[in-house]
Amino acid sequence: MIGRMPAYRLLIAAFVVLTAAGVACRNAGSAQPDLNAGTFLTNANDTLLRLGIESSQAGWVQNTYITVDTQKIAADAQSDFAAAVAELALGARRFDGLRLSEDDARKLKLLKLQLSAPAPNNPAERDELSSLSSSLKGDYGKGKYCPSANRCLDIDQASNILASSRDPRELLDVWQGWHRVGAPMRDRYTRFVELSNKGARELGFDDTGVLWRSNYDMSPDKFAAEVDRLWAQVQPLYLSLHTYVRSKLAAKYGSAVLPADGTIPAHLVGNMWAQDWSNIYPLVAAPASGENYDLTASLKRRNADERSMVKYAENFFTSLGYQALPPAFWERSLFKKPADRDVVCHASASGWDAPEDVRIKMCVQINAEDFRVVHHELGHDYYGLLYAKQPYFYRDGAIDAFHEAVGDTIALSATPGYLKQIGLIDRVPSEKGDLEYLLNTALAKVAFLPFGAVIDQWRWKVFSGEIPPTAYNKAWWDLRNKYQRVTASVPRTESDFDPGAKYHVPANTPYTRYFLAYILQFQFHRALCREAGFTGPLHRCSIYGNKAAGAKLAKMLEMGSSRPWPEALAALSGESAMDATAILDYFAPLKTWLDEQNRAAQPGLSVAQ
Ligand code: X8Z
Ligand code: ZN
Repeated sequence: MIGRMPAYRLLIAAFVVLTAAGVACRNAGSAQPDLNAGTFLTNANDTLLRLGIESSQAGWVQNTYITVDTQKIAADAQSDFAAAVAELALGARRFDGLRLSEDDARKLKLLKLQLSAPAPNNPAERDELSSLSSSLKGDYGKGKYCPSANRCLDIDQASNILASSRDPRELLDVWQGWHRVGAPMRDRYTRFVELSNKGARELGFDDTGVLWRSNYDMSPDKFAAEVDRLWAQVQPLYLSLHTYVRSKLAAKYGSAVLPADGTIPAHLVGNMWAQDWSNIYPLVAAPASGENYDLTASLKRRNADERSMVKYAENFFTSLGYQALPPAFWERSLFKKPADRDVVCHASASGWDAPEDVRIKMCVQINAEDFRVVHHELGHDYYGLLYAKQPYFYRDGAIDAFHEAVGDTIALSATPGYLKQIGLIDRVPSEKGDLEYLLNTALAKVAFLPFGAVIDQWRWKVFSGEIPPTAYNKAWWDLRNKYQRVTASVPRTESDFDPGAKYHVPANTPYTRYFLAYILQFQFHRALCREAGFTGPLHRCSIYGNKAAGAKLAKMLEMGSSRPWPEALAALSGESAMDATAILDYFAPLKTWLDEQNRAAQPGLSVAQ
C-alpha cells in the first residue's frame, strides 16, 4: 500500500481514490487565503473521508480480484487521493508559525503523514508513483514459483512446504523459487523510492524514512533510538532461543548443512522469511511432559472451517463486552482463496465504513497459526469499530504499532485453559506442560523480534540513500545476518531483489510497527491481566469473559489517534513508555531453561553472540 491513510484503512485497502473530487479538494486547499484552521480542517476532513472511502473500495477490488483493469482503477484512485493530500498539505502551510489549538495542530501534523509514499506534486510523477505501487503489489499477489511446467505454487502453497518438509534440498528449492518473485521488481522499486522521496521532501521531510519515523509523537531520531533501546532489551532472549534452535537443527540436518559462522540457514526454520519458527516445533521440542496438545489437529477434528475460525475470534471479543460483528462483515469479507482468480492472500482488515461495514481479507487455513491470525485481523476491525465516532484524522491507532498489537493481545489469552473452556481441547494441561507451551509461543513471538526490526532498518537506509540500489541485496543480507543471525544458503547477488519477496516491501507497509507490537502486546496483556485481578504467571492468564479488562482496553481503543500514544497507553496500563519487561517476564522460565540447555550443549557448537 502506498498511501499512509490511517494505517488501518491502509492495511486494508491500500489504494486511495479521488478523481473528480480531487478538483473540489484543490479549490478547498488553495483559493481561500483567509480560511481559519478549523474551517480548513473541516474541509480536509470531509474531502479525505470521502476520497478515502472511494480509494479503499478500489483497493479492496484490486486485492480481491487482481487484473490489469482493477490495478489501473486502484492506481488512479491512489493518485487522486495523493493529489488531495499534497494539495491540502501545501494549503496548510498558511498556518505555519501561527498559534493553533493543540487539536488543530495535531490534525495538521497528521494531514502531512497521510501517505506512506507521498506523491510529488505534479500529475505525471504522481501517476507514475501510483502505477508503480499498484504494479509492485499486484506482482506480489500474482507471484508464483513453478517447479515444473504444469505445477505452480502460490505463496500459501510454497509456505506450506516450508512449514512441513524436512528435506533440506526441497526446502532450499522452494525458498529459492519463491525469492525469484522479487527480482523483476528491482528497477520499479528503485524508481518508486526516488519518487516517494521527492514527495516527502516537498512535504518538508528529508526522505520517506524520516516521514515514517515522524509518526510516533517524538522526533524521528528519538524514535530510532527507542527501537534500538527495545531491541537491546530483548536481544539476549532472542539469542538464547537462536542458539538452542541452531543446535537442534545441527542435530537434525548435520553440521554440514549449518554454516560454521553460528548463523541459521533461512530455509530451515519453517517459514519463508524465517520470521516465525513455530512450524519446526517438533524438531526443537522440549522434553515431552505428556501435557502438550495440538491445536491444528483439534480444529480439524472439530471440522472447523474458515467461518468458524473467525467465529472463535469474534466470540472472544463479544465475551469482553464488545458488539457482534456487523452483518456486512459476514457478507463482504473474503475468507477463502477463490479457485478461479488471483487475490492478495496476505491477511488484512478493512474498516472504511465502520461501524456498519468492517471486513477481513484472508485465505484462512485451518491451523493454529491462522487461529492466531484471525484474532489479529479482528483486532484491527474492533479497533475500527471502537474509534468510529472520532473525526477522520483520529480514526486510526494511537500509533500503527497499537493497531497491530490489539488482536495479538487477545490471542495471548488463547491459553490452554481458554481452549478447554470453549471446548477446543479436552482437558487443561497441568503446569508440567508450561515449558512446551512457552517454547512453542517463543518460536512465534521471540523469533519474530529481529525480523520485525530488520525490514525498516533496511528501508530507512534505502530511503536515505545510505544503501544505494547497487547494494540493495547485499545490505539486505548483511542486516538479516546482523539482527536475525540468519543467512541464505545459496549465493545472492544484485540480480536478485530478496526484499521484494516479502509482501510489505512491494506493498510499502512500514514494518517497525510489528516489532513494537510484539513487545507492546505483552505489555497490554500484563496490564489487562492485572485489571482482571489475575496474579499467576502471565502465560497462564486469559482475560476471556472479563468485562473489566474489556472496558479498560476499550478506553484506549476509543481514543483512536486523538491523543499522543503515551496517553493512550496510560489509559490502558497506567504506564507511559514502551517497555519490554512484560515479554521478558512472560518468557523468564523459558529463558532460564534455554540457557541451561545451551550451557550443556556439546562442546564445539558455535553459539551466536
Ligand atoms: O502482515 C501482518 C498481518 C496483517 S497486518 C497478517 N503481519 C506481519 C507479517 O505477516 O509479516 C502480522 C505479523 C507480522
Ligand atoms: Zn495487522
